Order: sequence, then structure tokens, then C-alpha cells
Amino acid sequence: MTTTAPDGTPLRELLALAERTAREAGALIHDGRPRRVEVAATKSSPTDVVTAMDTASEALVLQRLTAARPQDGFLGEESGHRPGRSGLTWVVDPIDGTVNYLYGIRAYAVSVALVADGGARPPGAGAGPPDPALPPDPARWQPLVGCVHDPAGGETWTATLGGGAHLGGHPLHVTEGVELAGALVATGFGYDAARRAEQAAVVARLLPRVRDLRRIGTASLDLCAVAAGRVDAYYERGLKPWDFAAAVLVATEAGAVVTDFAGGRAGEHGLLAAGGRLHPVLREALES
Ligand code: LIP
Repeated sequence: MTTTAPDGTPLRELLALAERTAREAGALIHDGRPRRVEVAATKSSPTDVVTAMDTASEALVLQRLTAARPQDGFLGEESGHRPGRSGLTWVVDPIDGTVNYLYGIRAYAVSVALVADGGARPPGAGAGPPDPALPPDPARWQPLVGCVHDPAGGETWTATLGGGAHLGGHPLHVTEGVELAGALVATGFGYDAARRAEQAAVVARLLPRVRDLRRIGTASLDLCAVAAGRVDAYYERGLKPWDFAAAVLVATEAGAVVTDFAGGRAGEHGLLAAGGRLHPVLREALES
């Protein structure tokens, strides 16, 4: 079982820092939420919004983590990448479920992960030396510590590599032995209308074959729901690395199989999380 990071720091110490920071940012966004949240900016589409609280939350997390561990890199949804020199990078979504937060729907989270970089390389560089100036590559990184804090629900999900996944200190395990027809499946949709049309077609074909679908609107909470057995599976295409960096570790440490739709490494191109028996059946249904 892995108990220390490559620099020798105990994972439980790094998890404590991640959890302390996520909880503080969670209190900021939850307690400080104005009655009417304004859109501060948009990103990939008019519906891909940023609020002032996204920015404030990330600034707080960045300040706390760089004060505690200035040698580490940082990759945040709103402020981008800051290279480090330790080979470790904090990957942060300051508000996952921003649209829910904007509308006052109580399903949003602060996600903080620490990954071993795995050596990001310039495009076409092959097996050459990693470039520390580049953001860590989700296709190569190894999450070591993950914390997803849901301030509205008062729940904190944690995991360390090889140390299991926990909710409020209680161990988590995915549902097992679920048939496709009995599966409660979570999913999400992109901010791009053309992609949503494709995703709607997939839903139309899948819905008659499963128990039901759920669309929570927050990828990190979807993956934590798989870990806790609150849903049997979750799939989505188009997620950003900060959406899933921490929660994939929670799900895998709870016994979920997490891949893309072809059975390879999960990422922006596709993510499917489910218990061992349901995963291949659902993957085949999604591929077909
Ligand atoms: C959101 C994800 C959600 C997805 C949304 C959006 P954000 O992240 O958590 O699963 O369906 O399109 O990507 O933008 O709130 O950080």
C-alpha cells in the first residue's frame, strides 16, 4: 500500500491539507453565496459560466496550497497551470457544478487532487524527457490524494492511493452484481449544443435498457455517488481534468472500474465508472 508521496511526505498529511483547504473554500462559496449570483464571464459557450465565487474559491485554494507546499505545481480550472519542481501537481476545481451553484441547486463541490505528474511531454516528443513547464497529462498522471467537499450537503469524500475511499471517515464500496436492466446510471451533458444533440441520442437508446438515469450536474459528485453506491454507474464525455482528478481516485479506491468507452484510460474523450460486473456490459451498450 502506498503511504508516502515520491518526495517522502505521508499521503495522510497531504490528504489533511487537501481536505482542510477544500473545506475552507467550501465555506467561502456556501456561506458567502449571494442571494442572486451573477455571471462574471463565459468560457467555451454562453452557458459555460464563471462566477466571482469560482475565482475567489480558486484564489483561496491556490494561496493555501502554495503557502504549504511552494514546490508543487498547480492546475486550476480558472487560473490555469503553474509549474512546480517536486513532480507533484495540485489539480483543483474551485466550484464543480457551477451552473447548479448559479441557480442555487444544492449540488456543487470543491475538488482538490494531488497527482504525480507522470511527465507531460510536448506533442510529438514520444518518449523524450517530460517538460516540467507543461501541465501534467491526465493520460499519464497518478492521483495520490483526492478530496471532494460538498458544502451544501455537508459531505466530504476522501481517498489516498491504496488507502481506500471514505465518506466522513466511513469506508466506501461500489454496488456489485448489478444487471444492466437494474442499473441506476448517472450522466452529464456538454456546454456545446452539437455535442448535447449527440448525447441526447445516446440517452434515448440507453434509457429503455437501464433502471433509470440521473443528471446531477456535477461530475465529481457523480463519481462519488458511484463510490458510495448511490448510483450504479456514471458516464460522460467532455469532462475537464479538474472535474475528475480527485473523484476518479475516490471511485477507484471504492472498487469502481474507471475507463474510457473503449476500455482505455478515462479522460476528456470519455469516462465510464461502474462496478466490475456492470462496467463491461454498460460499456458495450454505450459503444453500440
Ligand atoms: C460540469 C461537470 C458536469 C458536466 C457539466 C460541467 P463545471 O463542470 O461537473 O458533470 O455535465 O457540463 O462540465 O463546469 O461545473 O466545473
